[in-house]
Amino acid sequence: MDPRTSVGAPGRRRALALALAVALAASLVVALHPVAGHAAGATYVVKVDAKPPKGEMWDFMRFFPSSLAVHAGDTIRFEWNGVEGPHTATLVDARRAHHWRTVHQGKGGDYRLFVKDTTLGGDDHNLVINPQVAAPCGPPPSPTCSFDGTGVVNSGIQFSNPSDQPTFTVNVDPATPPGEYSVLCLLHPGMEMHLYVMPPGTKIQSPSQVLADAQAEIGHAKHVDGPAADAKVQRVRRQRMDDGHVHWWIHAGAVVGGVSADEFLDRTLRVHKGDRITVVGSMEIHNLTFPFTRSAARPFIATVCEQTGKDKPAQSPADCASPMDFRIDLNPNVTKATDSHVLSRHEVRNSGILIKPNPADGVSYPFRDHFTYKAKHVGRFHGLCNVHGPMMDIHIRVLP
Ligand SMILES: [Cu+2]
Repeated sequence: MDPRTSVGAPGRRRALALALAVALAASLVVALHPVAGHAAGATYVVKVDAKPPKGEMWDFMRFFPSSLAVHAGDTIRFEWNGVEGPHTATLVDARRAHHWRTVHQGKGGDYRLFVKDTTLGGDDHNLVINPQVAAPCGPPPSPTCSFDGTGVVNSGIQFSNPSDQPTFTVNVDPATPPGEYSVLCLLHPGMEMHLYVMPPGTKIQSPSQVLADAQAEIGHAKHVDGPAADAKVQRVRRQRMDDGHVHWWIHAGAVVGGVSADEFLDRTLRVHKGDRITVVGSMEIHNLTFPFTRSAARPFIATVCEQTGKDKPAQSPADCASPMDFRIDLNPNVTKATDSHVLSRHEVRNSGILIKPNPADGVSYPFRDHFTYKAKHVGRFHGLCNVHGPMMDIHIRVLP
């Protein structure tokens, strides 16, 4: 549970009592089983995300290594390692991560990514990030928590930041039953790691061997998967329509091997008046908004305190009357498509959020997977993705 949600809330005393009981129990355990005689557990590092080559807008929706064996009593330190991408590292009591997702992140699931603020007592009808997904199990940005093989232990949403990377430390409880568990990112279906808790005495890889494996996997993702995702974005499909015009199909990003190229076509797409352009989503959320200048300043999310009427901007849960009122709102001007599909240089046009989930992941999104623009006016059109910012942009030229 998020400790922040107990502060000042009616459940505070109960939480405090529980904490005291846990502390008491822990001291008894220590008294009964003196630490001497126990070998100190090893600490394993898992890299969350990775840095792309210079100039590339790639997110690595991966844990490195992709599978890890530990003993009960060991520690796992998740180290965010990307440029700015948000992720969670979430330990769950499930052998098959996608099965867990289907149950908990499918329609109505308790860990689904987006919820209506009205389901949380709000009155704006905005979509918000599910607080259950966002909330860390301990104080951010570097929570330390314990996993005993049951329930969910969640880092909460943490953003990569090369100058101050967050970490998430998980003590694998000495009582954890040997078995197979999963670590997953609640934001990115497919971003998963197998976690094996091995019986005591079993020989497993050392932390330095694990780190070497992780580096090798990062190298492969960087040199093979990333370029493949990038190449996929550059692919354009065209189809002659009955009226003689052309229907163009372009990608809003592409994901290969868990590496998301957050880009549109590098070159200018040249089409003719009367053509159509369908933008197809990938496994990462994007939108395509025109025109560049008027759309560039639209933030995708806003952090607020929920209150009757217009919500109050906030930096953190501490800014709210109750920390439980803290919300991460999605900007409806980004998530919702405009009624008009006609490319324009003057009026804002928006595809809404596009995502094409892998059906095998069982995750449902309140968004569409494609949007079709109509080229009715001759001219040059410059668009961008509001989720990933002005670096993810596209030029379309409509010829007579
Ligand atoms: Cu992620």
